[in-house]
Amino acid sequence: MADEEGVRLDGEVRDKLVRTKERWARDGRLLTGEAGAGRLPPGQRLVTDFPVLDLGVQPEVRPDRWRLRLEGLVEERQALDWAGFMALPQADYVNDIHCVTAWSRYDNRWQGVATRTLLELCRPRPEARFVVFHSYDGYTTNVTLEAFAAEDALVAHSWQGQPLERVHGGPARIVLPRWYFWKSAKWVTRIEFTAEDQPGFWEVRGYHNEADPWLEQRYG
Ligand SMILES: Nc1nc2c(c(=O)[nH]1)N[C@H]1C(S)=C(S)[C@@H](COP(=O)(O)O)O[C@H]1N2
Ligand SMILES: [Mo]
Repeated sequence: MADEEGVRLDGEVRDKLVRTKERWARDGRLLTGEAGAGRLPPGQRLVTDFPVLDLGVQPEVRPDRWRLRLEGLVEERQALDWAGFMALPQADYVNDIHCVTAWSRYDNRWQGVATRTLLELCRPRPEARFVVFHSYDGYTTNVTLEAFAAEDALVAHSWQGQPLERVHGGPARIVLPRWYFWKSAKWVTRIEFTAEDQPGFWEVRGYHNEADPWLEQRYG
């Protein structure tokens, strides 16, 4: 894709980070097997700041170049520009973040477009059972169509009432609160509907394919 060109996912710093996380996955780091307490899933600790985690490439996407494409097994392909995206019905959700690196953050207010609204626009074909997110930094991650269609899932452009900062995936990111945060692709530009599951960046490097924090699906 033209929009994703020029992004290099290699480089020494990133390789080191990836190797570390692959080792954690092999070692089962942070797995507790505990039950979790109330609102906090097992093995998580609460933070009040908002940590930044990514591959070290934080693309700056000018709004006039930004696109959100809905494609693959859909009846109506879409290439939304910023104005078209912002003109869609707006969702306003509050939920908790659970990151696989063991921090959780409560009460994050997200504004954006519900994934259900996007589904009405593009109308996936019956064969579509999975979704792959593609981001401007080259990151990918995969979920089932059912997980994508959850009632609390959205493509968010704002956090706590302010435009989403670039470090957190602005102009817009996926937010899937029911799963560890690596499923919530930052700087998303393409949502692809597929018949077969396509494991994403971390999923092929030892992370769990599903990522349910309540089941501690950290590595798989
Ligand atoms: N495009 C993109 N999205 C991404 C990532 C990334 O490297 N690139 N990292 C994932 C991981 S591992 C986590 S924990 C969250 C971190 O989001 P945050 O930086 O807003 O806390 O983004 C997820 N989405
Ligand atoms: Mo993460």
